[in-house]
Amino acid sequence: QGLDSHIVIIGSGIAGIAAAQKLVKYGFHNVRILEATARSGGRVKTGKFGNNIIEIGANWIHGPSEENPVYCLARHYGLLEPEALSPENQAMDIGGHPPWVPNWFSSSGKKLKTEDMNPAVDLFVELLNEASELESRGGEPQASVGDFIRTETRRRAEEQWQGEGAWTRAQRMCLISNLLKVECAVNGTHTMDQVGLGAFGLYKTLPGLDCTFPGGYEGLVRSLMSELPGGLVTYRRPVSCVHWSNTKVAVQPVSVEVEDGERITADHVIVTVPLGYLKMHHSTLFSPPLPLHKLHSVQRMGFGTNNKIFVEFDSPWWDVDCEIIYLVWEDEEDLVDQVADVKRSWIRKLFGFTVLKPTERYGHVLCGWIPGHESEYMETLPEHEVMHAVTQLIRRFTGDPTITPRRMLRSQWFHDPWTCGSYTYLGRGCSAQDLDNLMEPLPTKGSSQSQPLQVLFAGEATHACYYSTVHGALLSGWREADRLISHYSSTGPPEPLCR
Ligand code: 6YU
Repeated sequence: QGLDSHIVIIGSGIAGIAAAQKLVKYGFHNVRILEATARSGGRVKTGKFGNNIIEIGANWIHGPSEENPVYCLARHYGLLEPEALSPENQAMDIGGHPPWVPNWFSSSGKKLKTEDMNPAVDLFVELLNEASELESRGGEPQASVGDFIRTETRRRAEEQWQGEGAWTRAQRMCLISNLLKVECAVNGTHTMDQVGLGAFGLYKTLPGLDCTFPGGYEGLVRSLMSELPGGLVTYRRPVSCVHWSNTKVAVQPVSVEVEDGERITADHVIVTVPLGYLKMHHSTLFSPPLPLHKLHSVQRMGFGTNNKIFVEFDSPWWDVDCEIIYLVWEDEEDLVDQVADVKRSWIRKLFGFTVLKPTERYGHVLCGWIPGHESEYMETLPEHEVMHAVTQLIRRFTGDPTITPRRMLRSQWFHDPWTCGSYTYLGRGCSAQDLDNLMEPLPTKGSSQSQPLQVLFAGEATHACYYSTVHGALLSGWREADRLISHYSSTGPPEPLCR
């Protein structure tokens, strides 16, 4: 057996491709990927917007430096610009918060001064950093990051901003409401009240100033795919059930049932479907069902929605150096990050826009960000309604009733049947144990009489500290390939890769 083993990988996103790449390189020659859609890349998805290249899914390499395998591969394939390759960029430790030049607008149509915003921004960043450190000090397991930020903001505002006028204090509270919505987008959650405080610090950032792929993130997928044997991926082959065995020993114990009824037998299956898909379909996707501890972790962990709305203008209404635009509602003093009447007011959850740079390449294109259930509702609306809502929003915040976008394009990740949302966060009560449970192969350790490593799990949601990212997905694919390699290897496990 060994290198002759039949290995089926479910999903041709970064995790699946990375697993295949490593297995094939090692010499396994019966590896295949079954992919539900007609393309590879999954949540790495580059599209066209007019003449521009835009990212429908993953946007940046978070922490582009030596320790980040996505960065190293992108550099190896020549996919990055010189600036991203500079030692200065790699050395910048931004702790997950790129130092972008902001423009602030308020719902009464005023442009706010950045220096007036700084005290509230500083307090918010301080609280986020504290929330990240709580885990190591044994933070309350059921508390949420939202609870923590809200309570501490009120307490510290009382202490620190006493000397300020009521209007300034109110404005700072409204600004923090906006930053809570930003954080919902960053974390891929509906509200920060759903993000667990105890596990918040498990997510680790890498040094490096976040950078993009000038030719599109999918260039990475194409480069990786070019190293795989042709025909390794079968497209439009959704897997409906993975049959495994937790009792008797069989020769080829796993079989994968495809939607048209065909059954493919294998020695090992690597499941890389998104956590959103797993939450929705676990009961039919596995026979026998997932063990309870694994199932509970699937349920406890969070998978929310974050969508983009691209808009193009004839001329900019933001400053030349502006990199991010924030929209502050002046009636949101009560630190809200969710909308009470979603159907009427979903647009309030769009916290602002990032500016696509460089302008010489993109023209005047903004990317709006909208997380949560409000975003999921937005996906159901016809395009002209979304365009109208965004236009009205911009006119209100700029006070200019003539601004009219030239065109618009939005992502719809929640209604993507193979993703069911955007990315993973750790919910209330989550701990490192949930991530361990998620990545644990089937059958689990207790079932000693059955063949080990029948079903393995990769994908961003299974990475211990880089969940929700492309590098987390990539490393998880390599990790599961290594697991199989060391299973068959007499020389012991290959070089470890950050779990
Ligand atoms: C990053 C970024 N980024 C924005 C948006 C999104 C995501 N991410 P895949 O889903 O790719 O593959 C699975 C495949 O399986 C897929 O092809 C399916 O079709 C297939 N499949 C499903 N069911 C099947 C079946 N039954 N049979 C067969 N096939 C089946 N990451 O690094 N930088 O800027 C962003 C962003 C809008 C939607 C992102 C970003 C997340 C990545 O895109 C994602 O993790 C990987 O692509 C997943 O790869 P995969 O292979 O696992 O699954 C403190 C704290 C904070 C924590 N968070 C902070 C980090 C912030 C995260 N950043 C996100 C930000 C943006 C903007």
